[in-house]
Parts: sequence; structure tokens; C-alpha cells
Amino acid sequence: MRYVTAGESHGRALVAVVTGVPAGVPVELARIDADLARRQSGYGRGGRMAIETDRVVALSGLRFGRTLGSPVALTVANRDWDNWTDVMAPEGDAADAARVTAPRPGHADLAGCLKTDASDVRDVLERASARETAARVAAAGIARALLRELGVTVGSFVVSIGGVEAEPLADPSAVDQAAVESSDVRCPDPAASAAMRERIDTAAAEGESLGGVFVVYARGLVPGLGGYAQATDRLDARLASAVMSIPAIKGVEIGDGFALANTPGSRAHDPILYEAGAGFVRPSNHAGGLEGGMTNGMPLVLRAAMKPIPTLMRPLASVDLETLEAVEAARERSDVCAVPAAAVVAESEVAMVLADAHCRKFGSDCLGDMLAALGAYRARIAR
Ligand code: EPS
Repeated sequence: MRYVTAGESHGRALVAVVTGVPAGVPVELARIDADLARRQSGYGRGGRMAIETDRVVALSGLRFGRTLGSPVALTVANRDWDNWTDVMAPEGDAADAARVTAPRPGHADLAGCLKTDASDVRDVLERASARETAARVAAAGIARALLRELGVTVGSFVVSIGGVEAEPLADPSAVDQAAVESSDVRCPDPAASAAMRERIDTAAAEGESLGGVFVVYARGLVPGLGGYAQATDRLDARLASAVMSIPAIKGVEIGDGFALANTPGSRAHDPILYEAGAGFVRPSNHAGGLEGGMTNGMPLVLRAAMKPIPTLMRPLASVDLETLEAVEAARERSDVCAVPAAAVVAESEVAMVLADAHCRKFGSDCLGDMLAALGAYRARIAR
């Protein structure tokens, strides 16, 4: 299962096309809308989120609430398009459109303009904008629907914003997801949530932006998803790549990640035990559910670091692309902090990779065959 997206931040709409979808998967569009709403939420978002109310429209691949096995095409309208028709017109004269010529450090602006021979930064930033992640969340709604049928749960929560850290959880995959969703910074620790909100208020007042760290987890995974035979089979690599593809993500860590580098081997790995009835069990999960590029039957636990948003209300130094004079970087309406939203996007990316890994292992023609293959596999490894 794969997806592509199209759409500019202030264009008419975002589009996602999902291919490799098994037939017979029940899909409720209201659930996709709920995920789109989760992605829009989060303390520290800017004025744009007051304009948009993201809703998915299905154009193909679904009939009477089930996938047909054909490509699923989805759109999410940009309500803000109405305010940008002059600037983002698909045809016509660019003379009146305000040009952006001062690239923002940290954004795609400069390298994108050099790469594509553009002198109006808007030609690059419109597509590089994280607005595109709404289409990813819509696409992943199809992956989540499949995972639901396969008994896999994917969730996420924020562990730090701007240096304010939540109390660490012994088992991040056992987080109270309802508590996460009731926090407007998507953090299960109420004291840390309050401190994060204060930190965001201070940053907003100072014209600053903030990054942070979040966890994505998945439960209900059988061992053996992914593979060890080729670099491209390795599920840890595929997950890291998918999460790293989200704008502003600068680090991805699986299980205890970087801390394992400083831990002796005897304490870094998860012993293998056997219990009648339960089969192979692991008393710890330093590996984050992945060994040798495959799931090992323990919950998947992944952390990612998001850098602060590059659009600053007190901009850094830049150079005007037309005059080559030193100027301040462009100032655009933006978010102070989008870490809670990025966690939802990463959840979506992880869901897509996990759905694809199931399709590779259990076939992808139709849900019934996948469930039969999964059942047979579970029965075999239980023997
Ligand atoms: C973004 C800039 C802001 C954010 C946007 C990402 O948009 P605008 O320029 O319209 O104010 O709100 O995020 C979204 C629109 C979204 O849906 O998440 C950027 O430059 O990346």
C-alpha cells in the first residue's frame, strides 16, 4: 500500500491517491475526519487553523463503505483558497501577485529556489508547507481502517515541547490515549501539559517558535513483519524514512535508541522467555518492538524530534534573491508550535508502513484472504 499527494498550501485542494489497497476493508469517512481534526488541533497553532475545517471527500475506490481494491482518491479542500485566488491562480498574469524574495532559514525556500530556478519563494513554499500533511492523514485513514480489522492499534503522544518534559512512562505503548486526546498539547501528563502551554505562550510573546519530541506506538503486531534479507525490507528503516519525511522532523529513534549506545549489551537487549499459552515473551522492550528489521511481537515504540518552525515573527538574517542585499527573512502567518499535530502525522505515516508490511506478508487482494493468512500464521507460530 502506497500513497502520493498533490496540492499547494493555498491552492484549491489537497489530493491523496492510495494504491495497493485490499478489497473489502470497511472505511468510515467520519473516522478520517476525526483524524484530520486531531491533526488540526494543538495549542500553539496559528490563524490558519481557524479558517480550515478539514473534511475528506472520497472520489474513488470505495463503494457502500468498503474498499473495492482499486486506487482510493481522496481530497481535502483548502477553505483559505477563497482568500488566495489571485496569488495562486492556475492561469493568468503573475504581475499583481506579491512576490516573496527573502528565503527563511530552516525552510525549503532557498534550496528549493536554487534547485528549480525560481525567484519567487512562493513557487517553492506553497508545496513545501506542512499543509500537505493533511493529505497524508487522509491517505492513512485507509491504512488505519485495514489495521483496525487486523487488530493493530496505532497511537501517539507528546513527551516534550520547548524543553518542557513530561514524566517518562515505563511502557509508552500502554499510555492512556483518552488522556492524551483530552490534552490540547496531546501529552498524558497534566502538569507537563500546563507547563508546555505556558512555554508556548511565552514563545508566542517573544516571536519565537518551538519544537519538541513525541512518541508513536503500535500494539497488536505479530512477529516477522518486515524483513532482514535486503536493506529495503527492514521495517525499522522504512519507519524511520516515513517519519523523517514529515517536514521539520530532525531525528527518529526506535526503542531506547540513542541511550542504547551507552548501555552494556547485557542490559541493552530483551531476554527471550517461553510461557505455555503465551509462547515467546520478552520481559522488557528496549528494542522498541523491532529486531533484525522485523517486528518481534512486542509493541512498536518510536520517538521523533521536531525542530522549531522556521517562520519567525522576529526573523533571522537572509539575503534577497533579487537584489542580493542583506534582509530579514520573510515573515508569514505561521504556528508557534505544531508538535501535537506532527505526532498525528507521524502516527499516520507509521500506519501506512505497517499496513503495507501486512499486505506484503499476508497478501493484498482482499481482507478475507488477509485475515485467513494472518490466522494461519498466528496458529503456526503458537505451535
Ligand atoms: C505552514 C504555515 C501555516 C500553517 C501551515 C504550515 O499556514 P499559513 O501560511 O496558511 O498560515 O498553518 O499548516 C497548515 C496550513 C496545516 O494545515 O497544518 C508552513 O509554512 O509550513
